[in-house]
Amino acid sequence: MSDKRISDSMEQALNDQMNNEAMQAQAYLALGVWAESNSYTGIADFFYKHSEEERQHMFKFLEFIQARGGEAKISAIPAPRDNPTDLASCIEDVWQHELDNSKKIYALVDLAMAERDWATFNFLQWFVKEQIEEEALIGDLRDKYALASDEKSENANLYSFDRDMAGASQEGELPRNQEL
Ligand code: OFO
Repeated sequence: MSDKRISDSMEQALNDQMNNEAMQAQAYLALGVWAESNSYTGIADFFYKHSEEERQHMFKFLEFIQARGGEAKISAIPAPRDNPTDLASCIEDVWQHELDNSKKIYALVDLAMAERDWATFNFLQWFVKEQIEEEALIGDLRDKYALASDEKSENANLYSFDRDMAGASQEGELPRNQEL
């Protein structure tokens, strides 16, 4: 193994986040199982796929730590939280979870900057961008759920109408598909 080019504190912080990504993969997996058991198969697919994404994030940290001459230390991760009581609390939990994760990424960026560790700073920019996408993705899911679940209005119909509009054939680029 080559000489270590990250500080001990950075190695520890990156390892903590690597294990945090593993914990998130398990959390989304557990939510997928919960959703599937409650017949929300579309939502289960979303969570299962997202669990895979979190596992890829874990690998990115693992690879970076090793590439910088550090050692990726795989540790035990806490069990996922208890199953949500309903879909509303499930979506709210996931939303909070992503906001918390963004804060953890920003804290790593702060550390990289304080240590003038520009290689790690550069590596972390991928995660800063990823969190912009993840917050937008889960925020959109949250908004759609609010629209679909409002029984006092016609919003459930509006939700179906919106989905049909999305599937209507159109050519041209969408602003939301632009790479940020
Ligand atoms: Fe949900 O994101 Fe990893 O980092």
